[in-house]
Formats: sequence, C-alpha cells, structure tokens
Amino acid sequence: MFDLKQHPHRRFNPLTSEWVLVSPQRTERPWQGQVEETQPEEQPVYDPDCYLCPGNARAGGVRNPQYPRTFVFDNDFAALRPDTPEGRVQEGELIVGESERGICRVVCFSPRHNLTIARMSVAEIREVVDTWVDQYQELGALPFINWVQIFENRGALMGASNPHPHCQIWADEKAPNESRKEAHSQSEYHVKHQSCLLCDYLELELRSQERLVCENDSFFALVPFWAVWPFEIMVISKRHVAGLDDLSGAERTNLAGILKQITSRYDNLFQVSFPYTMGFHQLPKDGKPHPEWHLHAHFYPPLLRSASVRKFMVGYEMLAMPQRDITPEQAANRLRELND
Ligand code: H2U
Ligand code: ZN
Repeated sequence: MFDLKQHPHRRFNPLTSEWVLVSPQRTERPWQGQVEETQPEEQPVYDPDCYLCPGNARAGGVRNPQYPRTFVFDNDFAALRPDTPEGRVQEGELIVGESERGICRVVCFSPRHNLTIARMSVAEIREVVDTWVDQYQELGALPFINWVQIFENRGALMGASNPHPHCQIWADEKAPNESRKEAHSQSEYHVKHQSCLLCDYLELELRSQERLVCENDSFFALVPFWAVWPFEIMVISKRHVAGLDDLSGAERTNLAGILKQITSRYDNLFQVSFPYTMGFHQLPKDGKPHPEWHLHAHFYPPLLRSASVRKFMVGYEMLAMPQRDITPEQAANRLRELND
C-alpha cells in the first residue's frame, strides 16, 4: 500500500505548477560533506565598520543619518535603475533581450546592529511592517513599476552581506518569473473554480492540522504540502487580501507577531541564529484587478539536519527537479513543538 510517510513520491505545487520529489526513506544517509559555520559571534549594538549603522558612511560615501527607527535608502549598487533607456534586441524567437527599469532600496529594520526579527519586539517589527506598506504603495504607484519584491536574506549562509537587520526591495518594470508563475496558477484556478486557490488550500490544511506550525487571529504559518526547502514555511493571511496595504492595523500587528514567532522557532531549532531568505508575494502593481491574488510570504531556509549541514540544490535538482528527504509533515511537527 502506497504511503506518503514511507515511499518515494512526487508532490505538486499548485502555485507554481512545479513538482518536488520526496524521499522519506532517505533521512538517515551519512554526511561527510561540507560543514557550515552558522554560529555567529554575538554582535555589538553599534559597529563602527558597519555600512548600515546610524551615523556611519556607506560604501558609496554617503553618510547614514542618526536614524531612530527604520531607515530606507536607495541601494548604492542597485541592480535596477529608473533611467535605463528603453530597448529590445531580438533575432527570431531564439535571442531575445529587453531593457528593464526599476528601483532598488535597502530597509534597515532598526538602528541596533545586534537585533534580528526574532529579537525585536512586536511593536518594533510592526514599524517595519508599516515601512513595507509605505514602500509597496510608493514604489507601486510609479507608472513604470509593475511588481514590488520585498525580501530579506538573513545570515551569511544565505548571502546576506551584513548582519545588521535589514531587507531589500526591488521594484520591477516587468513581472519576474516567480510572480508570473503564481499569477498564472492563481488566475487559472480562480476562473475554473470561482474561488481563491490559497483560501481553498488553507481550508484543507486547517482540517488536517498536519502541517500547521503556528497561527494567530490573522495569519497561519505552515509547511506547505509541496515544500522544497527542509523547514520551508508559508505565511498566509486568514482573510482574502491581496497586499500588505489591505491589512488593518490589528492585522499588521499580527503579521509582526507571527514573523517573530516563526523566526524564534527557527532560532530554537538548532540553537543558532537561523539563516533564511524570506519575502512577500503581493498583488502585482500592474493596475489590473487580480481578484485571484492572495497575500502570502515564503520562508526558504537552507539548514537541513543541524546547524552545520545544509540542503544543497545541485545535481538532480539542477538537472531534473527539487528533492527533499524529511517530509513536510515531519518538519512541521518539529517546528510546532519548539518554543516561540
Ligand atoms: P544583502 O545583505 O541582502 O546583500 O543587502 C544589502 C544591500 O545593501 C546590497 O544590495 C547594499 C548592497 O548593494 N549596500 C548599499 O547600498 N550601500 C552600502 O554601503 C553597503 C551595501
Ligand atoms: Zn550595523
């Protein structure tokens, strides 16, 4: 008898229309490969060499103000620029390139160098949520911007260039790949069923409770059935809203609360400041209604079985499809049992 808990199988991700291979029988394989150093030394409240601390000069020479709360600035090494001339290169269907305009910003969460979301108070995180809302609205209102991507790389393992608590915002002229896939799937589902993909998915998860990690009045955090990363989490708003700017004041505070709960659970999993990439998928800012779109956040953390062994996306993953060993249900179970 086929059993998801024992037998190799594939799971479908309805948001991206991609599959993940799950190999539950493979968790005990030995590891003699790379060992990560994730235990960061305790950081000082202020680091005179940090590009992001208040009062310090950044790499480009501009000096940060003595900011008391959150602080937003245009990325000094922006990947996208608003003044890029429009153009297109095309040879038949096989060589296609086009100009891309955009704006890249950095958001410092706090003047204090040694904080992380897990170590900030809910009130402090709420100020970060308010800043995200302001930026999403301001950048999204620009006529040439159609997608606003807010994301945080946390920890050296995830490529964060600096331990100071911060995130980035890249606002694009054209919808990037992940947003295009998710928009397509949510829209197809909406047309076919006259209901929202993530609202319907939430209902199933609430019934089974197997993959829930934690919740509050406004949000659920769960390990999705189709999770790729070992301890991947998706945060889904209970109410059908499309963007952070649709949240009420109480819901913004609850978002801050669930972000603190998730990151605290993560830190408690292997007793280290847990590395991850997280980000929000919100209503595209292309001026269209998008009744199908449901606000959510993804946490993609790379650690697998301890603070020193990470999941690699290589080999079969690069050439065929993503694969995981511990099941999403096992991961959810472990995260659920941790203290937040
Ligand atoms: P990451 O830690 O996710 O790399 O984000 C830091 C960003 O900050 C990065 O995109 C920018 C980098 O370009 N940055 C500045 O704009 N000015 C600086 O002085 C240092 C870093
Ligand atoms: Zn700093």
